[in-house]
Amino acid sequence: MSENAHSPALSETLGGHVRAVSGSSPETATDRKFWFGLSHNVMEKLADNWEKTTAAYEATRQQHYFSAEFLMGRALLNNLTNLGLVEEAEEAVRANGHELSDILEAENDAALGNGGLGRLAACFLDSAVTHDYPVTGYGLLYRYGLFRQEFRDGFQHESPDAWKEDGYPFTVRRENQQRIVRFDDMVVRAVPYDMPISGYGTDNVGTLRLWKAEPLEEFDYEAFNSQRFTDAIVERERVMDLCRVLYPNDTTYAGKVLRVRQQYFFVSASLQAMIDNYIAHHGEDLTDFAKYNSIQLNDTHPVLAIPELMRLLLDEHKMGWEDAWKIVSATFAYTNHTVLAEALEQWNCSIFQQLFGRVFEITVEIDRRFREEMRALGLDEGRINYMSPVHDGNVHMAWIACYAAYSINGVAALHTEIIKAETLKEWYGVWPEKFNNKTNGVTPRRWLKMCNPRLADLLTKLSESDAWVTDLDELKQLRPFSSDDEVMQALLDIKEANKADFAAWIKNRQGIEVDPHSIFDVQIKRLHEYKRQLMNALYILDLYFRMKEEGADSVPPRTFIFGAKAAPGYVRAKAIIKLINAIADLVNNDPEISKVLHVVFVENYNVSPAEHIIPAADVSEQISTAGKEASGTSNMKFMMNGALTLGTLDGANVEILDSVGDENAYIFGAKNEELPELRAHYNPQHAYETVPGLKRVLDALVDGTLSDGNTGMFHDLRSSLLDGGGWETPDVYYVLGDFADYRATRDRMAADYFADRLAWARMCWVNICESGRFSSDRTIGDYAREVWKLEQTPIK
Ligand code: 26Q
Repeated sequence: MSENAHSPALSETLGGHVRAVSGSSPETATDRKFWFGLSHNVMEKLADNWEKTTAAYEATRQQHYFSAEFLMGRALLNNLTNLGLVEEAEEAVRANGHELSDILEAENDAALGNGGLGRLAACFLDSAVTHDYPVTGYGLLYRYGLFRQEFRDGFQHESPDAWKEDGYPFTVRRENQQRIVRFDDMVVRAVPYDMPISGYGTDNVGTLRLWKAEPLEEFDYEAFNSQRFTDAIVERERVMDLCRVLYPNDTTYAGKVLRVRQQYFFVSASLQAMIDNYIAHHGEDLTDFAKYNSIQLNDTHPVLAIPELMRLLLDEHKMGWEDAWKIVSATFAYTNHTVLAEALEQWNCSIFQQLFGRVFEITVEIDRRFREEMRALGLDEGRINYMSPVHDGNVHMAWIACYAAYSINGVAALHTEIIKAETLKEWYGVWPEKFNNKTNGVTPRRWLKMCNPRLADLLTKLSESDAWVTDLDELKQLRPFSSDDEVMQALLDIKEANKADFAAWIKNRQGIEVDPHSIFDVQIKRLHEYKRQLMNALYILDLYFRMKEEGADSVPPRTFIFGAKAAPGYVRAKAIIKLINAIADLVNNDPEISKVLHVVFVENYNVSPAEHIIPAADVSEQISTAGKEASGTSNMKFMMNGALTLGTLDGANVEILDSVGDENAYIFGAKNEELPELRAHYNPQHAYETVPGLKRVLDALVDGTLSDGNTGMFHDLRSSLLDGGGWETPDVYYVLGDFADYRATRDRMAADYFADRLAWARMCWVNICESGRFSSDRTIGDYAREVWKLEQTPIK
């Protein structure tokens, strides 16, 4: 924390920064311009330590985190917090006629990611720098982040997220660090935009390097002069297209040429920069490259780095194959984030051939040697062919990763067991020693201290220290306070105040009124069938019908909160969004029911809405079909903020349950190991006819109770569950199978909430105190020790 004696106070410098960027007095500057000014001022304060840290990291063994996504969210409050300047900023901003909270809301989210995988990368950078680990992130500077979502008549519409059109003060363009990336049909200039990553309680400032694609020359003057003006413009745009947009799919792989171009572009530029740095510090002989550098591959998206590093070593640095492969196979570690087969990346060989013929040639040679090696181990041809990097006309990215990587990890204990037993079992058979688990985590700075200051202050007061901020296991010591009714009452009061804040925020954002005294029951995550937002919606509809029948006053007041984006091409996910909005209309506009229930769909869900929602949540919906959610990370954020999990035994829920005990979570539904047997005898039609409530809600999808605007969407949803439309397997995600248990468990949870408020608070307290295991500080420590072999490198 820089209590830098030589650094002038914000009150002295802020006005000047605001004037410089706004051309007006601080008082008359807009909040947005004021945000620019304050952000510049913060960048000024980070600069010296950033430079020192960069130099220190460059000289030592470093970890490089390659990821197509970094879901950073907002940067200003994070940096102010890390610099210990929040209070000073509040005063200085007020002295200039503004409110810090308004200035913070003027910042756009850097939404350079789809969901969990991208946000994980952001939490990892935060934890790495906070604990002085020399880690650098590498990705793409997308001009448009994840699309903006808007509801029109309850349907999702997408528009471009022009998040930095008027500038972005937290990246620095490094002109002198440019690299050239060659495709067979275009040559591109890669320009790095570096973002400082500040940490808590340290002077270290790490780096996220985001590459931007630009034409080699500003203009092709020859074309320009020879009357081919438009050709010159078109070529220029073709290059700029490269990093124009983040692909919004978070599961289904689509073989888009532009996407693989993006991947090659950022891994090639990053590797070149790493090699140049190695040479500058250790000389031209690259033999010891892997001693100083290791690369974590965030899923298969950056796996092209493997053949590209081979190419650079062979062609540019004149190494032989064996020596180069020795380096490559000691450099890469691979994280798998999914068990869904449809998410595994495969690229048609013809795409590789067209875009980068030499890389393809090398990939084919990797394939040939792989097959030879496996034959020597005595594997049969069928198995070898299945496992081989190139077969059936496709390049299999995950198989290249499994072959080359020195470490392969899953992201939660159950997930790792599943990839060992199923998804990657062939590789586990050959190299069991490569496999390890690294359960995900989330940063307690953003997801507790910053977003929930009331709870943070209580924790600091009770532990008489803020050591928990960087060592979340400290909270375990506070567990005995669960028998202190005064503290439990304070916890309840904090939750209620947070709920009132949320109510004001959503009123302002969407004009919706909610009751802060109701139970806040929340599901926020990407929309996907396996996450079963549909099951949640069916429960609400069933509850509505039950209340119509039995009266509304018998039921505890509840607010159901959703936040979710659907991939634009994912028709059924969009139908589920429309359904939730239709149910919201039905419930919220019913004069009787709306006294007790509300349904809120938060539009354009993103990192910063999550920071408003999570501290206000009572119930955390983690209801994926067992075996499908690799880990989940919002489950951890909710836990840290004292919400209770209503969930299946899936992903990290299993470990959350293990940490808090059965009595402090609400678990329901089929288990992963039970599902094959259950499915063998499963008849959704039978569930429809026999499970209480199901017939009524499924019929309501098509009998005129709810309108899908004559699109037939709701009919499709119903038949996806009941008969698969005659050609698909019905109810693949076991929604109807788990419904009865979900309903009973959720009913019981709601009853418990009001039955004994202090007993509920005690459960929340245990969740908070046991959340240390789910801090990304723990995760990063585990990676650093067990995989990366990294030493902490504090600059002071
Ligand atoms: C792949 C190919 C082509 C286009 C897009 C993609 C693509 C993009 C993003 C595939 C997957 C993703 C993102 C996946 C993701 O977010 N997975 C989540 O990762 C979290 C962090 O490990 C886990 O907690 C979640 O369980 C997992 O779903």
